[in-house]
Amino acid sequence: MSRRVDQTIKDIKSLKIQGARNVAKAGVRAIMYAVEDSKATTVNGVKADVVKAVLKISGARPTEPMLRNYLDETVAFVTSEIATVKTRSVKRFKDSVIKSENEYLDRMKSDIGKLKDYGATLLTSGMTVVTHCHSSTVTGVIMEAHKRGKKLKVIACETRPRYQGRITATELARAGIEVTLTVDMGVANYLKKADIVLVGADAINSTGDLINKVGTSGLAHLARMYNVSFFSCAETYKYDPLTLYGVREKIEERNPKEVWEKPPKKVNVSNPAFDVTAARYINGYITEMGVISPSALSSIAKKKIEGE
Ligand code: RUB
Repeated sequence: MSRRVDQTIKDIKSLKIQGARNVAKAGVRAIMYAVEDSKATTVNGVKADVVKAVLKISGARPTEPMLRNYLDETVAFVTSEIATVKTRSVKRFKDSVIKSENEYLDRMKSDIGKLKDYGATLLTSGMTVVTHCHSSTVTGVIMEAHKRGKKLKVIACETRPRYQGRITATELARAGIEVTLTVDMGVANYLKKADIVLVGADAINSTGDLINKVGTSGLAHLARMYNVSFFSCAETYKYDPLTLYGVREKIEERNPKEVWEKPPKKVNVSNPAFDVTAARYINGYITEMGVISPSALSSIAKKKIEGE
């Protein structure tokens, strides 16, 4: 296995690379490493190395359908390329896989550009925006609105145990946006005066429920209590097509030491990375295809992912 692929997997597991989009991008780049570093002398040998890499990378974080959707597309591509292309030149095969992975990165770039446009349009000057964890999609939307001259205040939850809220706060402050970091449970005080909650998405299931950083679900309940709109900023690739067939999104359980290094004996420590927010608490998904209701998300996303 390519060392560069192994390093990417390590970085994803340790959260050096975090957030679903960044994980998906890193996964696609890792496939290019697998291809470039493959020592195989036949096209089928290269394919085997790609499939091995796909299996390892997709297991790096269990709750990441965006990563899996792009990796599934990779496997479908290499299979059809072998079946349909006459040439058996290893070099040409490698080039075609790398070209296809670059096209995925281009698609991600184009999708996020459209999504930011829809999101920024939804925000108006003077709004107080609450967010949780670090979602590059959410910070992208907020920064796009800021670039368009909209004056926003942002409340970022610190997001224990790994404090990704600090990444959000740092990014936004650097962009010149007024941002306040609050301890997670302190957010209730701010919601009373907030206009909108924007969170990211790790996964979206067939009923439009959202799987995102643990704490998102509590935030959605509070938002409903204070009558504040709650949106998730998510490319349609965050949708998990398997949930349509009854597969439940697996919630990653992380090392309890992230929460408490040395707990006293008999204290159980739980560290789920994500939780599920029911569709009824979500006003909409801000996607590259516009703002979509949770009930409509599944059919729209499925068509895009399956290339219909
Ligand atoms: C990050 C998180 C983010 C989503 C979306 O969790 O929950 O809200 O991944 O991020 P972690 P993005 O830090 O554990 O990866 O919008 O960048 O895809």
